[in-house]
Amino acid sequence: MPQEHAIMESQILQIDVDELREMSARVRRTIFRTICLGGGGHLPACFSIVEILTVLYRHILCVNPAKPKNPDRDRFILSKGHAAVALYVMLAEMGFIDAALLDTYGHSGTILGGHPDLHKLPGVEASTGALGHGFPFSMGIAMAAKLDRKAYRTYVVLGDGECQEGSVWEAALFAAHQGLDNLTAIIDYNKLQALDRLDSIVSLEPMAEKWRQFGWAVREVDGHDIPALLDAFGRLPFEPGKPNMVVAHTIKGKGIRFMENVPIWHYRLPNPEEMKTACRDLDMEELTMGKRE
Ligand SMILES: Cc1ncc(C[n+]2csc(CCOP(=O)(O)OP(=O)(O)O)c2C)c(N)n1
Repeated sequence: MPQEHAIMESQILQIDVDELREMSARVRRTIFRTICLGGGGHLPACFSIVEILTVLYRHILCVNPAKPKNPDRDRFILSKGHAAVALYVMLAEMGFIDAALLDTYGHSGTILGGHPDLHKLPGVEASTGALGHGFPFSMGIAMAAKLDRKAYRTYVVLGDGECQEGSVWEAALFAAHQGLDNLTAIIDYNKLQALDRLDSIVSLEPMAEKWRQFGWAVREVDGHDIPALLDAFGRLPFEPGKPNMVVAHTIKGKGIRFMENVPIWHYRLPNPEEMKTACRDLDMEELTMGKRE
């Protein structure tokens, strides 16, 4: 398990970006298959964070599936817990869970719930799903590392709609006040929430500036651009003494063209005709509902 945190520029240049792109494509296909065959889930919310999770798990997080409770491990919290299937697929990719477990999703008795459960799955650091909770929970973990003089880092992904929760801003103040530069938050800024565009409900613009004013060191990236993500995560901490914020501009539903940026898909499965188009977009064999091969 690598213990050095900062990946150097020379290391970034050596990373096989094509391999990460292939992994992202594979992860999208597995998410699609898992959710469709499981009978429900938040496809577009998962698709908007695929590259972020791929880069984090493959190159940034110091975690070891053989020792999921190692006290020195980095912590990852999916605060937008409704994208649980993206996390499950990533945990399977990394070897925390058996890939065959994904086939149980949506079926009676499964340990893969609609939201991640800390007590059921190795590699899940927080039970999330109630928006606005995972983010402050991460502050506690980062604060504990400071108090215990531990070098592990904490990473948390939250939704932009989630940022409408008051608890997010209370936690933001706390992290800056405590100088939690061992904490990195990534906002999945896809500009949509459950039923509509953020701007039509409660706008959060100027997003990056808001976080700066709350005392965070902020970088904006294209959240689907793998080299840009590697570059951002390779520069942590952005400013010593400040918590780190990556505002990742993303596309909700990225990868299935008819879902991209269309709010109605937030929690909806494709019909058989749409399924064919989706599989073509994802470059995968057609899925037959009820068939798991
Ligand atoms: C406290 C709380 N209120 C409402 C919900 C229901 N809910 C699930 S996902 C969602 C929209 C979240 O939007 P966003 O954070 O932008 O994530 P996206 O799906 O767009 O990636 C809502 C309101 C919830 N999970 N928790």
